[in-house]
Amino acid sequence: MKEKSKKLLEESRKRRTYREFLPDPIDMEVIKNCVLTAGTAPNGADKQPWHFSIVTDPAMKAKIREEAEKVEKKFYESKITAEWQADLDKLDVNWEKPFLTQAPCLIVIFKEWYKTLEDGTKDQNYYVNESIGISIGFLINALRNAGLASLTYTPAPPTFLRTLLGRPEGETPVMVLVVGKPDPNYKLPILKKKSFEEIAEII
Ligand code: IYR
Repeated sequence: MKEKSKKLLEESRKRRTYREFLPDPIDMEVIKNCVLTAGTAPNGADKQPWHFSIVTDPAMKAKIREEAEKVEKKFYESKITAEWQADLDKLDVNWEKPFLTQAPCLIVIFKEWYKTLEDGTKDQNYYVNESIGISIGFLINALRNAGLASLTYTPAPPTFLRTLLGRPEGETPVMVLVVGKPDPNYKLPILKKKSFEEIAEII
C-alpha cells in the first residue's frame, strides 16, 4: 500500500503542463481508454454529466484556434487585471495559441446541466461542476500514465466551442484539453508545489 502510494506520488510529481507539442499523431485507442477512464469518475446520481469531443481534424483545430485567439486578444487587451497579469508572468502566456493547431489532439470537454428528452422535458443533472472537475482530473492522470502530455486550456468565454462543435444547449464547454507527445525543447517554467503542511492538516 505504502509503496504504491509513493510510486503514484513520484509519477504525479513528474507531470508537467506543456505548451508545446510534437505533431506526431497519437493512437486513438489510447485516447479512448483515457476518456473511458474519465468516465469512471464519481459524479452526481451517476448521471455522468459530461461529453468529450475529440478533435484531430486539422480544419476544426484551425477554426478553434481562430476563435480562441479572438477571445484571448480581447482578454489580454482589455479584460485582464494588472494583478492577474503579474500572476501569469511566470507562465509566459499571451493571446497566441499555436498549440491548438500544433498538437495532434484536442479534447473539448463539456459539462451537461441537463439533457433535453424527445418530449421536450429536461432530464436534470446534479453536482455538475464537482463531477466534471473530478472527471477531468482522472483524464489528465490517465493521459500522463499513458506517456502523453496535456494542457488545460480555458478560453474565456468558451461559448464558441459549443457553436463550433454543434453541442446542445444543455451543455457548457469547460475547457480544451490539448494532448500530444511533449516537445522536449519546450522550456518548462520553474514552479514549486506546496508542502504537505501548506496544503493539509491532520486533526
Ligand atoms: N486563458 C488565458 C489566460 C490564462 C489564465 C490562467 I488562471 C492561466 O493559468 C493561464 C492562462 C490564456 O490561456 O492565455
